[in-house]
Order: sequence, then C-alpha cells, then structure tokens
Amino acid sequence: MTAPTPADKFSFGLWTVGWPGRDPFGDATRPDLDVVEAVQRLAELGAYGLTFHDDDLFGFAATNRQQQIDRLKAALDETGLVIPMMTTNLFTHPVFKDGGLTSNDRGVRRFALRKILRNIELAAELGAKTYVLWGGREGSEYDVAKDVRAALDRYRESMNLLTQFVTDRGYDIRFALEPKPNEPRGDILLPTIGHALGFISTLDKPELVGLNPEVGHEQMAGLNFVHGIAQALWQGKLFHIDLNGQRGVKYDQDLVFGHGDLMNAFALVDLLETGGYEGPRHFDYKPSRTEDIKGVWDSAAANMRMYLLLKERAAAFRADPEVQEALQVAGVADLGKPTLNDGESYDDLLADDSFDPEKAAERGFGFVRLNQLALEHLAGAR
Ligand code: 3MF
Ligand code: MG
Ligand code: MG
Ligand code: MG
Repeated sequence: MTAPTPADKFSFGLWTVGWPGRDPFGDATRPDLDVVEAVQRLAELGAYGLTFHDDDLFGFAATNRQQQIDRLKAALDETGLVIPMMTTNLFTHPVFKDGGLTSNDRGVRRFALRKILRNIELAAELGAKTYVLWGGREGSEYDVAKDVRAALDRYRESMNLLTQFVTDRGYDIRFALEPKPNEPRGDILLPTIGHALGFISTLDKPELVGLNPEVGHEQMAGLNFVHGIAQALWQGKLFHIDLNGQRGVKYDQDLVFGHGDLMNAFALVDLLETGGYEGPRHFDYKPSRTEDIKGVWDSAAANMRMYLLLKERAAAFRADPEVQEALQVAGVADLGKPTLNDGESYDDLLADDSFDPEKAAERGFGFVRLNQLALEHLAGAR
C-alpha cells in the first residue's frame, strides 16, 4: 500500500491531534500542541489540510489573534498544507452554557452570531470553502426549559443571516451542519442527518447549506452511518465529513477511523470512493488519553492508513469476478431500474396480472454469501 499524499485529501482538526486528553473525569495527559508543529507533522505524514475552530488557534480571549494567524500562514506557505474548512467554538466558554444561536438569552445569541461572522471573514481570507456548524450546546436537559419550535426559528434566522452574509460579501463558502444526538447537552437540536436535512429545506438559501456528518454521532444513536451518508449524497448535501470510530451506543468515543464498526467503515469508503464525493476526507478523532506525543502521531497516521487500506480492499471486492456474480444473484444493480416501464401508467400496472408471488417468493437473494465475500476481502483472505 502506498503512503498518503495530498492527492488523497486527508485533513485533520487542530483540536484532534491537539487534544491534550482532558476529559470530564481527568486532567490533561499531554502538553498543548503548537499549531506550527501540528502543520509540520501533518504535512510530513502526507495530509493535505488542517481545520480549526477560532478558539483552537487564538483562544477565546483572542489576545494574540493576528500573531497566531501570521504563524499559521507561514507554516502553510512552508509546507503546502491548506485550510479547507473552518468552524466556530460556541461550546467551551461558560457564556454558551445554554447554547449559542439558540440560547434563551438574546444577548448570547447576538454574541454567537458575531463570533461566527468574524471567523467567516478569516475563513474567506484563508481560502476555506466549507464552514461547519456543530451546535453541541444548542439543546436542553429539560423539555419544559426549551421551546424547541422557537429554537428552530432562531436557528433558521441565524442560517439565513449567514448565507446572506457570504452572498453579499461574494465569499465562495458553503455551510455544513454537523448533527449529533446528545453530549454535551442532554438532547441536541438537529440530532441526526435526517433532522438536519429536513431543517435545511426550510431555509432561504438551502443550496448554500449541507451537512458534515460524523461517523460516531450517527452511531451513538444506533443509526447506520452508511445509510445516512447515502441519503446525504442522494440529496446533494454531503459537503464535508467527519471520519472516526465508535463502538456502539455510548458516549462520543472519537476513536481512529476503522477502530469502531469496521464493516460499516468498509462500506463507507466503498461508497465515498464510488459515489461521487470529492470533498476532504476529514478526521475528527481523539488520540486516546493513554497515548504520549509519539502515540498522537502514530494515531494520526493510523487514520489515513485505515482509509487507504479500506479503499484498496473495497476496490479488490468490486473487481473480484465471484463478487460480481454474487452481486448479480443478489439483484443489487436491478434496483437501479425504474419500477414502471417507460410510458407505463398506473392503469397498465393495475391491468398486469402476470406476476406469480408464490414463484417470486421462492427466490433466495444470496445476501449472506455476498456479505461473506465482502468480509473475506476485508480480512485479506481473498
Ligand atoms: C464534537 C464534534 C465537534 C465538531 C466541530 C466542528 C469538537 O462531537 O464532533 O468537534 O466536529 O466542532 O467541526
Ligand atoms: Mg464529535
Ligand atoms: Mg465523535
Ligand atoms: Mg465532529
């Protein structure tokens, strides 16, 4: 297998490799990571992009904002790394305890919007094409304490303002909402890909708003990530993606990509590589708290290696003549044929009594054999 190169479009959040390991129960296990070192190491490993929240680069107080931007720019120039996506931290500072865009406190909502607008100006300056909004604090613990319909009105008001802003300024930027069902709030608004897609269809400029789904976020809700991504692609809404690993319905684990549901990751890479997705392959993972700094870079490399391994395995699966035959038996491509013939009406359909359901019920689809073949390719047995 070849090593990752910028052509693979792998990107990482500064908050991922930069996570010092502080969790709700324990202190940091590693020192803070400087942005220049992050850029240099990621470039050495073969990544193409870095993404970040405003606070990741210059902190909430932003006292050294320009200095940090200048240092980042110099590191980008030196390495060729790019900034494909940026985002806003509307979750760490206590002012956002009840949310940013949907806080019950109107002053907080206005402050949150200003924080986003200022960072979009920087995103335009740095050439980021996607602006992600993860509303981690937009939600509630108590049903009686949040008027969800009013909150959705405010979310929509905010998205309409943001899309108007990039349009008026002529910025080549689209927005991507990142759904998550819970954590840190007890319940988060727009909890799944489906909720977010429904919300986007109500906006003034829906063409400027898509999704940044995260593997673990859908899997935390017990949902099939590949199905969600397929629908997002089908609706032209897969603007960006957060790849990582999650083992079942529990807290957001942010494991290395493929270290969770490996079979679903295999199907995901197969879909991304054949389904027309051309955006970054962005990792939103956390190097486990047990790792030292060497472990941080080993785990960053592991994400890219897992993606490339799965890409290679998926291609081998598709090229295998026995798989092609099993796909035929399973009728996978037949689902692509419209159910009615060209020009056929419902009257023609009603008049058609040639179908024998008893006969059709005898068919075995061979899905298990097909899946076994996929697993054998995944396991390197074929
Ligand atoms: C939390 C997340 C976020 C988002 C980020 C936007 C801190 O579960 O996934 O990471 O990805 O805010 O990109
Ligand atoms: Mg996450
Ligand atoms: Mg996660
Ligand atoms: Mg994420």
